[in-house]
This record gives sequence, structure tokens and C-alpha cells, in this order.
Amino acid sequence: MLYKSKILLIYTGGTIGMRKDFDTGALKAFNFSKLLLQIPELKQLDCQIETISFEKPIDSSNMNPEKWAKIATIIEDNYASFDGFVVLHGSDTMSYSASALSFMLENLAKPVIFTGSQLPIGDLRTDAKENLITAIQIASLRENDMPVISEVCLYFEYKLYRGNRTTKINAEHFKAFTSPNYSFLVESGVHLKLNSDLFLPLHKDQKLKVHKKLNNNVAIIKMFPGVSEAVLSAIFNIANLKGIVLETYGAGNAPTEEWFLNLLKQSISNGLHIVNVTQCSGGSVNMGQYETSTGMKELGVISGKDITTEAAITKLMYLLSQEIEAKDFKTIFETSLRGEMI
Ligand code: ASN
Repeated sequence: MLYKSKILLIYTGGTIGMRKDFDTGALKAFNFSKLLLQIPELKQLDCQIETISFEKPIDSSNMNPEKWAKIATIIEDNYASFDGFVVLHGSDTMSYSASALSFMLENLAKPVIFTGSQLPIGDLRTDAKENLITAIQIASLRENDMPVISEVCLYFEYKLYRGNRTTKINAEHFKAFTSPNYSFLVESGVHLKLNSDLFLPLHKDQKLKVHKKLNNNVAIIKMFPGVSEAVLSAIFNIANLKGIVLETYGAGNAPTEEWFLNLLKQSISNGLHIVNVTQCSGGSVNMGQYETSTGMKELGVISGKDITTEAAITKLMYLLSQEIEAKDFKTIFETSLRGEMI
């Protein structure tokens, strides 16, 4: 008999399952079992689907590390019994969650695909059905008795992306995500077109390791011309702060003013980890290319290379929760762990 993949649908909330609150006119998270009734097409799929839901579905603006741990625990508890996982999630913070889960799930050997929608599933013009149905289809793809995809991905509007390479770019269009520095993994047209060369290799014989603790003593700072010493030093000196993602200009450039470089120097010597990422949506940090980044390079600022801010902040939270010696932190951060950077 033909093997049927078993897929676990994990519902966390998001527009996909929302309904209008007629008192306020705002969209609110809604009961999952009622949501599934809206998609009788799921029965036609050539796989077995089971579902599990957050007790209280949320708008993804309320997502946080504890809830990421909840998703990771559901995957861990059901890992042996399912061939793949589809996580229904609001689009607003989906790239953060997909990035976080990619670090939390070490040695992943099965697909974990995040998806959601811009319009509720009950809406006439909804994008939810296509996103959900194709995400499930991709999660159930197998070859030689093995899953085709074995990483954390994000599926939206006909494209499957590596999750930790994505960013939300549009609050209006159905094409809400892009992956500026890494091409899509699968394109859905008349056929599913797989870019197999870009997939992460399968961790066949290694056991899944789930890291549920993340350290959120971190901050993101976006540089802008005119940012004052008072503002930056107030943030850099927050008690117990362990890491900063510093969004700089272009190829990783920032002011060369003495107060700025002194602040970095002092903070680094106090044990703060500073990661340089670019504000540009595409391209890479390359400290040393311009005079405006050589100072940071010499001080030991970590290069985020072509990582997204979403992946940088979640990687920082993950690495800070691991027992890593201070002298090794920079090298480990600058190494691609889950295909999140070059
Ligand atoms: N506010 C929603 C959320 O992120 C947006 C969406 O899902 N399209 O939960």
C-alpha cells in the first residue's frame, strides 16, 4: 500500500483563523476546529493530518520566547509520530519565529513549515487556502522513504523560503515575505519546482536536540544620522544587557566619531556582544571595506554578514543561552549554524 505522510498542523493564531469582532470592528483570533470546517479540501490531500492548537490562539504580535518554547515542545513531543509539521502563525512576526525555531531545533531531520495568510480563511478572496494546502503538500513530500525538506521553512504566496532568511515586507500584498539574500527553495506553479541544491542536507543519523531556553537580555539598535551619545550610551549601559544587534549603514558602516568607538570599546570589554548587521534589505556586512567600519572591526564587533535582523536577534538569544566561552562567541556567531548566513 502507498505510504501516506503524517502531518501535524500546529495552530498558534494569526489572521488565517481570525474573525471580525462586531463590537470593535477589529480582527480577533478564533477557535481552530471551526476554522478547519472552512477547508473541506484538506480531506482530498494525500496525507494524514492531525491538528493541535494553542489553547488561546494569538495575534503574532504577542509571540515571545515562551511561546516559541511551546511550539518547540509540541514538535519534540510529536517528532517520532509525524513526518512533517505545519505551523499556522500570524505573518507579523513569522520571520522571527521561523528564525528562532531554526536555532532551537538542532539536527532537525523533518520539515517544519510556517505559514499563515493576509486575509482570514473565511474571507471570499482569502490567500489562506493556497498557503495552507501547498504548505501541507510540501511538508509531505518524500523521496526514498525520507523527507525531501528537513529544515524550518516559511511558505507564502507560491514560494517556500528558508525561514531564517525571510523578512516581512508588505502589510497589504499577498506577497508579504521575501528572502533577500537566499533564493526560494520551492516555487509552486502548475508543478512544484524544487531548487534542491539550496536545501540543507538531511541530518539522518543525529538525534533531534531541542533548545527551549533563550536569553532575551538583548536589544536591536537602528543607527540614524544624528543619533546622540546620550541615547546610545543609555542603551549600551542597560544593566544585565548581554547582546546588541546594531543595524548599520550599507556594507556595515557607522560614524567614526570618538565617543561612538569608545562606547563600543568599553561595552565589548565589559562583555557585551555587538553584532553588526546592515539596514539594507539585501547584501552583506563587510567590515574593513570602508574606513567607516575598520574601527569596529579592530574592536572585535561581530560581523552579521548577510543575516537578517530577525535571524540575528534570535541567534543572539540562542547563543547567549548556551554555555559558550567569551573568546569563542564571535567565531561561533560568524559561523552559519542553520544556513542563516553565508
Ligand atoms: N496581525 C496578524 C498576525 O500577525 C497579521 C497576519 O497574520 N497577517 O497575527
